[in-house]
Amino acid sequence: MSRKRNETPGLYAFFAERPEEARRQFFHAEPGLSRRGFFIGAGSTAAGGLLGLTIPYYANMPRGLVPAAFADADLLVGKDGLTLLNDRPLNAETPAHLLDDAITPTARHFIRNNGLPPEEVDAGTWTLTVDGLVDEPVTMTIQDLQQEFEVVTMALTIECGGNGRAFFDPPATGNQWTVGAVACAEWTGVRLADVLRQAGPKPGVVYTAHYGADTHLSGKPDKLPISRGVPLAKAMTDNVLIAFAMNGGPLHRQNGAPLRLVVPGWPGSCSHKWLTRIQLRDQVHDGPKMTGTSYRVPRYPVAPGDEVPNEHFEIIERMPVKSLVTFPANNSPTAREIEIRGHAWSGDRTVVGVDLSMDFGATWMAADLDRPANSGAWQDWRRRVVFPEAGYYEIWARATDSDGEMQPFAIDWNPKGYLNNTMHRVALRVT
Ligand SMILES: Nc1nc2c(c(=O)[nH]1)N[C@H]1C(S)=C(S)[C@@H](COP(=O)(O)O)O[C@H]1N2
Ligand SMILES: [Mo]
Repeated sequence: MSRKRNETPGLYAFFAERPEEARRQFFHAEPGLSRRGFFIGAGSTAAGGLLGLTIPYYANMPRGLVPAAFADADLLVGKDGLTLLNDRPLNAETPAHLLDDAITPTARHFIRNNGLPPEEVDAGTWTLTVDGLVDEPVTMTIQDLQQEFEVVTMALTIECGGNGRAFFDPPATGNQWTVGAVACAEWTGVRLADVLRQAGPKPGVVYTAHYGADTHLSGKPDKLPISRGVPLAKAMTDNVLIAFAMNGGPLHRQNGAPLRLVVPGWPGSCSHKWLTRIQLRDQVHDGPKMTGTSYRVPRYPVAPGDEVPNEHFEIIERMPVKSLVTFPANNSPTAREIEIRGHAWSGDRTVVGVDLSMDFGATWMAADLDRPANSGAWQDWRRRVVFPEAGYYEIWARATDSDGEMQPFAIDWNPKGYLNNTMHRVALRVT
């Protein structure tokens, strides 16, 4: 893996790539030697106690093992049970069985950062600017938003475009999300459409551009970690929110506090966090992560290694039909008769059926499926099943949406490992 010289690697990457150097810095560091950003930050609390200590069983430590004393320092405060995929930028997914609730608790909402969140935020003085091709450019506080526009609360699904990347073969580079880069929290905010309507899009506006207060990993102030946008028509959909509350409380610091966009059903990258500015444009946005292979896929199936010209990529819009088994947990021992349950969703559409198989896809049983709480929410489903005898089983879940699109068993590979909506498989040991 190549990395630009000015980018500090994360703790995990550092231990994996240069284990001896990592240990030297963490355990035998002379003062003044450890100038790594994360060493000062993540290490400051834990490192104090360990610096200068020897490790009696040093010889047994697997190469690349991140000492537990450092691994979670400060990173996942206020989160519960998430799996850390990377610490710089911070990326953490939720194990499927912790997504069992209809509304994902704040502590279990996954985190996908491209850069570094703002250090300190003040909801009282935070402002959002709407400008570009509008009649009335405006800058508003969160209180202004609350006073001037209707405040709504909706359950909205956010799924990262790279959710499921870990299952591509050959592997696609990027965070190796398995199934847990998805959540459906209850968001409170104002409709983006109402705010844009008041600003007055000028004729010819086709796209939005989103800006936030997070900073680039390089530390360069003029470099943005990410700036994406959506077509104006999508921005005007009434389930797209500028949200200032999450599950009735403040947004979690890592989920965009104090203000973020929530664009349900489209790649999570459209849901800009730490939102400070929305600009309207007369052309498709070209900010960081809008171009090249970022959140774009070839228009046709390609084989791993194929050269695909840039102009044959297209921007990912809606996320495809998908489902998740949230009970029982993968690999758990279970009784002969149990209830299987989970969620299903399909960007901009409704799920009309979820089928389960316990016999490796030979036969399917329809689950009982709820309507979405509102448009943009995932749908709960459940089904009682009786296993014929004790042994190893897999539950496969397959959703079908209102356009007749059904989850596949396998999908075409693509260069960045996006849009993997293959069936979720859960292993069960029936006793
Ligand atoms: N400002 C900003 N917004 C952002 C990102 C980011 O790195 N910076 N990541 C995006 C991506 S790729 C995803 S999938 C979602 C994830 O939202 P979450 O971290 O609240 O789960 O936030 C999006 N919004
Ligand atoms: Mo994402």
